[in-house]
Amino acid sequence: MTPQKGHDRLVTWQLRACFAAGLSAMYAAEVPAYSTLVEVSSEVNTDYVTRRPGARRLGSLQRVTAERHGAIRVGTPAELAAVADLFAAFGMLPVGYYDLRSAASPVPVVSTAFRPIDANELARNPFRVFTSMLATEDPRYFDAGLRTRVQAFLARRQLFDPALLAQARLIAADGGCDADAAPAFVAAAVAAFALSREPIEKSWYDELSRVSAVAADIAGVGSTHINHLTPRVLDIDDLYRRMSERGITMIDAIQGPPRTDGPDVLLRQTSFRALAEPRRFRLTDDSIAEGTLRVRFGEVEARGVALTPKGRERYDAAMSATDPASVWSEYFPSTDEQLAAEGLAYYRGGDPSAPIVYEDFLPASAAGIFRSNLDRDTVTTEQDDGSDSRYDAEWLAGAIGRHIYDPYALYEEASA
Ligand code: OOG
Ligand code: NI
Repeated sequence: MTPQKGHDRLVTWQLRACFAAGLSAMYAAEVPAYSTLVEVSSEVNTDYVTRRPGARRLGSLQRVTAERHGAIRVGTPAELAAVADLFAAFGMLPVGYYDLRSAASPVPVVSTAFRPIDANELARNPFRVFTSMLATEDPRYFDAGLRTRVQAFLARRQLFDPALLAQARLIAADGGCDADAAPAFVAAAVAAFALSREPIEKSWYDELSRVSAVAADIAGVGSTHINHLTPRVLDIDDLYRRMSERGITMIDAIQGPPRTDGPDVLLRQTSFRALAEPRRFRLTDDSIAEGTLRVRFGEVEARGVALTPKGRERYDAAMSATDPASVWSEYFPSTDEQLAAEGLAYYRGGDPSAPIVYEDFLPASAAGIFRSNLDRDTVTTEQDDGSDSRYDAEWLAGAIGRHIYDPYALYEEASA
């Protein structure tokens, strides 16, 4: 939706809807395959609800088809705190802590997701942004010398105009803003996540790439950017087939739970690599060279019912099998009634016809999505094989000066 002049005031969810729509328009203009993905997703959803009358149990066709999540990456706690201030104006608060360094395929970041937290806000517009921060303190990736240079580089850049952040803080405190002020505010927020066309210092970018492609993407450039925007579908297997038929090469696998006959649980995701995009590089002799980078990609997801801690334990156990699909039924019953009765999944008021949709992310899938879209694998330096214990949820909350919500507490509340 576009903010309209003349109305008195836009409240938080309206600003969030405008922000999501603005990012989507920007991304569509820059990444053509995203438009194809949105079009195919919408066809998949319409066909699915036509075939299955009960399909709306996971959300209205309108909510599901409008739904998106995005992802960004930043370098420091101060940058993450600035992101938190900006997103708070859109009613998006930090939920969950993900340590992707400990995934089966490690990535040197820790992450949270900014999203609305209460049921009404989610129903109006559930836009969320998976936000990762480079783990510069982890000696497995950064030795002392490189860490100092990365931190100095990051300390010099400014991701957001201080005036934009000041306005965001006011809007967050007021729960909305004057309709006349909304279009410029939303446009400035969207523009902060555009891919920069500034020349990239080639030797610095290459040095960081040797540590990790993610480190280069985050700390090798002067700004952040949205790196994908993910539509939601009701049948991801169908989507995968239709995208492949249109000649778009998807990654080999759908991440997350296998396809089963029972209720969809948690989150299934798949992605495709975006094309290399032209970028300019500054060489050591100060000349400018044309080159390309592949830093943006496409992703799509299907969301199911949120699992309780007990359900999640079952999920993790099933997923540790060599072929999760073949053992799934040993871990999960095949109806909502049984999932509810066994306390494995969340339902509003315990009513099995009212699944509570999973609004969060899965660390293993996130790491898989990261890696499948990188040119090179992350290499760790060998000087320290102990994992760095500085980072955890409490540390992150303290570092950004905000409460980080526990997803389980939010699902508990929604189910009560
Ligand atoms: C984030 C990857 C994780 C998801 O949906 O799991 C993610 C990134 O590549 O920055 O977006
Ligand atoms: Ni994603």
